[in-house]
Amino acid sequence: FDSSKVTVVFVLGGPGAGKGTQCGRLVEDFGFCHLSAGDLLRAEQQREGSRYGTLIQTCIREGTIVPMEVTIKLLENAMAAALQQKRSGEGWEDERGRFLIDGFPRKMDQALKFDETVCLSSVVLYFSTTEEVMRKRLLVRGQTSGREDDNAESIKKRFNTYKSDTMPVIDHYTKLGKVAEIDSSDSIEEVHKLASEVVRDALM
Ligand code: UP5
Ligand code: MG
Repeated sequence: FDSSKVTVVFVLGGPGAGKGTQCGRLVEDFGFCHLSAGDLLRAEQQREGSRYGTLIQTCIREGTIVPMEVTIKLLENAMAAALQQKRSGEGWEDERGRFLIDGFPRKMDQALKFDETVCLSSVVLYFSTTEEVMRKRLLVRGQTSGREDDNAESIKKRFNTYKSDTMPVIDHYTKLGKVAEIDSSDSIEEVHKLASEVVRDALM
């Protein structure tokens, strides 16, 4: 697809920081297409005949990063499909495709590759809060989510990967002046107010 026709916002933050929740709210406000890298990987893991099912399952349980080729391909396909769908609808002509890419890039190699081969992001939303807050949220969700990584052991591993692999990505985009940090410790409603202000200022 034509990368000059899309606007991309990366959404980062630790496990359980509230990325998915806030993306849902921003979709309602601004009509983004929300693509969660984690959700795409979980869907691929379930897909009959996928070559990557076992690999993805192991990475997710261990809190490690799936090789970037797999995730970037899934994102590219999902972006192309969304654009195709939009184009076949009304009013596409002068409207850009706006994407919230949630939970990606979470390692430097992915960030550099996506920026080089897919497109550059306009802004990076960084939802930050303490590990204590995140752990509590994930353990509560784990009671019903069925997610294989919402347990104490996997959560610890996810925090470690976040610190070693994802913080350098946030530092990288901070140096490029792209990061808007949003404290996500407060209620969903309060965090949403902050996030929508940032998006309005950055894109609208
Ligand atoms: N909640 C949310 N906001 C709240 C608030 N303000 N107050 C109170 N509660 C709040 O929220 C988590 C829980 O907290 C929910 O129950 C929510 O109601 C509540 P959510 O919005 O789901 O948080 P989110 O940040 O999206 O947490 P998630 O668990 O999805 O984060 P992860 O980044 O860990 O998960 P993701 O799905 O992105 O990735 C999973 C795994 O996939 C990774 O560990 C990795 O193995 C793999 N992966 C890759 O390999 N490559 C990638 O590029 C991406 C993922
Ligand atoms: Mg999520």
